[in-house]
Parts: sequence; structure tokens; C-alpha cells
Amino acid sequence: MIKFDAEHGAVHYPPDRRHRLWIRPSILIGTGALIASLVAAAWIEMAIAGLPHIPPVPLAYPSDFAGPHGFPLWVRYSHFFNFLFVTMLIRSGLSILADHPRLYFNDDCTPNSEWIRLTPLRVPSDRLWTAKDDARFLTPLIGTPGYRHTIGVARVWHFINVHGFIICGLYFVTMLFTTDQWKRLVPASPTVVLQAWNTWVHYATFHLPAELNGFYGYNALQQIAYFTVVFVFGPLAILTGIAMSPAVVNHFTWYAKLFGGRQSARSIHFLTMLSFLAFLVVHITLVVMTGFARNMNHIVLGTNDAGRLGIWLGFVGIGVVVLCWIAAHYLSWFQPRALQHALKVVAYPMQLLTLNRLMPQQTYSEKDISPYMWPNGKLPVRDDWKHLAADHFRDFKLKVGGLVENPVELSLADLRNLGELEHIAMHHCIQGWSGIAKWGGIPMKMLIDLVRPLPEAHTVAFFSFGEALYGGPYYDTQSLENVLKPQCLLASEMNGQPLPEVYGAPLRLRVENQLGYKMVKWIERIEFVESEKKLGAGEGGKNEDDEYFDLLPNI
Ligand SMILES: Nc1nc2c(c(=O)[nH]1)N[C@H]1C(S)=C(S)[C@@H](COP(=O)(O)O)O[C@H]1N2
Ligand SMILES: [Mo]
Repeated sequence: MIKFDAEHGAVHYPPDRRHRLWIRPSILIGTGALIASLVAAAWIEMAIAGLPHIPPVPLAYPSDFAGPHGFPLWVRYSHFFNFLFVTMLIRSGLSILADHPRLYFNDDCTPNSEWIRLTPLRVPSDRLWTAKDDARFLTPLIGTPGYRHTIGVARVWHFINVHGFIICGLYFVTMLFTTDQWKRLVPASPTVVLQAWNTWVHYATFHLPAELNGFYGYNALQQIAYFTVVFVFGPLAILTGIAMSPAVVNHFTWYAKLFGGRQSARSIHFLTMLSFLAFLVVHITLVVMTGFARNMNHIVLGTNDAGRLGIWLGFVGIGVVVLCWIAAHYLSWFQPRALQHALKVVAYPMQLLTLNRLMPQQTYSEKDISPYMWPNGKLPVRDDWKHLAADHFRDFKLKVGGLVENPVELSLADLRNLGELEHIAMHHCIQGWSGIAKWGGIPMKMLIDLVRPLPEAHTVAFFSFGEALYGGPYYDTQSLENVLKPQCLLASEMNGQPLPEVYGAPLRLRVENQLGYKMVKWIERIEFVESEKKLGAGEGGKNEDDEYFDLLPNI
């Protein structure tokens, strides 16, 4: 593990390292009751009728076997790479979750409405408690990268690996259906369900059913389990991942509703991860219990004998995967900038072609407005801001300049005279929480028409009165193209009231096709520039510079 000096240790290795898990009791009891009743039903059936007979699944018997034999090379490789990608996704996903360690089935994310909490802390009601204050950290034994709030780098791993996971999955399914291997996984008759139940009665009452040779076919319960993992959990994980994209959800509002809302999609995304984990535990246990050496030869070598080679090579394979976790951990701490750029190479061109083309067009109504909105960021401490705030920003002048024909200084009243628009929108924070609010202000397009950017101006930079998490003024940039999209506002009102101080007074940005950190609060001035590379560390904003966040977070 990495050694930190005292200064870095204070940031990277926070003193409160308690891990706690709380689950809403009704959910724990409900889940427990469901599992207990399935087990009880199995015992009752055995007590009354005895152990059910499991007829040999005809396809699965070597003697009259008609289906696919063994595991071809492509199955074995896909299996290995899938294991690598899924474990990387789980480890980085857990790190992302730790950044807002609460899951909800409602889109408001009001504290105490969560169904699961991975933090020992309750949200205090007597002082300002931001979502950043609430962020936790994981031990690197569980999460990538581990140690502290590192969502930027965790997202890099998540998004790079998801490309691998999807490519691997598409390859596997294509090969499955262009050969006869699909017959292993796809239940061909309804009797499979009955046989799966009978097999469950065996397992649940601690009887191992007569073991079929997996080289030739699976038992009915196994077939249904594999089918569900490949054709239900895999796609569901991908689809609910997409349902967390602000660009998608703020264009196709119905899409998140398919999953019961944006936070419900996030919860289901987590539950698919738990299902993968549960599957992994049972799968590995049964591989070990039902003829370990022979099974490992099937999986690793594609042979059907009882030699030890498969076991040894299998352990080498697992060792390679663990080495990848360790390498990812060290790369995260020593080469975060290179990782950030690597994701940009992979994702940015695709985003410009796809997600970033979606126009925000949210149609929420007043009744959707969240009763609570998580705040984020540090309230400005500068004297000039405090003086302006004390006088309700009457003397505030927004400075708009840089590469423009007509630089201006505008008071809030001047801005209001330019024209005002309102929309009700869902805010998506990179950390995972959301909230719906009504925003009022001047569309950026009107301001742009007024100042007339020069042809070489491609980027708009927003500078805040406030400081960033690790000090230095907060700023962020947008492409000119994105601020010209609908629903992009310089907001001075929230839910029909002047913008409250905590939420960014006097002005904040709204760009609804992106994540929250792009929406600078407490805006002091706006500058049109050639490119984001001229500002700060050149990555496009304070979070991009310091925390390795994406330049264009459409997801
Ligand atoms: N100046 C400034 N603006 C900021 C931040 C900040 O730390 N400083 N945090 C950003 C983040 S991460 C989010 S999610 C939103 C939060 O907006 P809210 O407090 O209105 O919910 O503000 C964004 N704007
Ligand atoms: Mo955020």
C-alpha cells in the first residue's frame, strides 16, 4: 500500500475510516422472509413427498447427447475476460457509490429516505452538510482506487472497463447463437422450471443432486441461473447505467421512468451488482464441490479429465486478475492524469457523436419539485462576496469579457431586462444524488447574442467567488455549442425565489445535459476563450484539474 507523508495523508487517508452498513429493516425482513419461505417450502415438500426425482435432462447426458460438447476456446476466453471486467466494474463501482453512500427509490434523495446507507453518519440538521461532507472512502482491498474520495479516477476505471464488458458480452452472445452453444444456456421447455424447482429442493435440504457432467450440459437450475445472469442481469446493469446519464434522462425523461426513476435505476444498478456477487459465490462454491479438478479442466483447458493442470492454470488466471486490481490501484495514485486522458481518448469522440447531441427538454411539473436539494461546494469566504450578499447583490455586476466584440458589465436587474426563462429540471451530481428544482434566469443564448463572441472563441469559462475543495478559485468551462443548447441558463432564481446563498447566489449556471460540477455557483465573471487548455491546469475546470473529472460529463 502507498505510504503518504503527513500532508498528503490528511487528504488521502482520512481519520474516520469506519465502514458501516445500514439497511431499512422492512427491506431486510422482506428479503429474509422471501428466502426463508423458499427454503421452508423445500423442506415441507421433502417432509411430505420425499426428495423429488430429478429426471436426467435428456440433452445433458453423454450417452444420448445431441447438443454441444465441451467449451470451445472462445467460451473460455470470454469467461476469463468477463471475470476481469466484472470485478473491475464492481471494485470501481463501489468506490463511486462510496462518494454518495446512500441509495434511494425516490429522485429527491431527501436524507433518511434512503433504503441503504454505507456510512456511519446521519445527516446533521443543525449545520450545513454538503454532499462532499457526506462522501466516504473504501479500503483498497475492496474498492478501486480506495483510500478516499476519488470518484474521478474510479469513474475512469468504470467507464474504460465497461467498454470491455460490453464488447466481451456482445462477442459472447454472437458466438453463442452462431454456434450451437446457446442450447446450453437457453431453457428449451417449460419443464425446465419444474426441474429447477426440484433441484432447488435438493440443494436447500442439503442434498447434492446426482451431478451431471457440465462438459455436456447443465442441470435445470444451473441453466436458469446462467441464463438469468447473461440475459437479464448483464443487460439490466447496462440499461440502468445509461439511466443515470443526465444527457439521456433530460432528453428522454420516460427512459428513467422505465426503471421507476433515476434513483431507482441507480438502486437496481447496485442490486444487479449484488446479484453478480451472489452468483459468483454460489458458482465458485459449486465448481469446487462438484468435481473441482474436472470442472477446472472444462473451464480452463476445454478437456474432460481429472488431471490437476486446469486447477493450476486457473489459479494463474485468477492471479493475473488480482494483479490487474493491484496495478489499477497504483496507476490511480501515481498516474491519475494519464488515466484521465486515457478515458478521454476512449470516450470523448463517441460522446460528441452520441450523448452530447441530445438536447435537454425536460418537462417536469411543479409537483415534481424536490422538497430537499443536497447542496455542494464551499460557500464563498471572500469579503467582496459577503458585502454583496449582505446587500442582496444590489451592487453586483457580472463581468462578461474575453474574446467578444462587446464586453459588458451587467447588474442582476440588467440581466432580468434582457429576458427571463424558467424550467423545472432534474439535477444530477457526479456523486450519484439527484434533485428536481425550478430554475429561472437568462438563457445563455441571449447573453451570447449581446456580447457577440469572436470567431476564435470556442469555450466559455465561468469563474466563481467560491473556493474549490482543495483551495483555489472554482471555475469550469463549457463549449460554446453546449451553452447554446436549450435550457442552458444563468440562473438567478430557484423555485420562484431569488437564488439562496447556499445554492449559488447571485448567479449559477444550469446546463442540463451534464453533471452538476459543470454548473458553477456564485459566478463572478464569464470569459470567452479559445480553448480550455489556456486556463488552470488546462483540463477544463477546477474539478477536472484537481480531481480528474471528465471535461464533458454527459453520463
Ligand atoms: N463554485 C462552485 N460551484 C459548484 C460547486 C462548487 O464546489 N463550487 N459544486 C458543484 C457540484 S459538484 C454540484 S453537484 C452542484 C451542486 O449544486 P447545489 O448545491 O445547488 O445542489 O454545484 C456545482 N457548482
Ligand atoms: Mo456534484
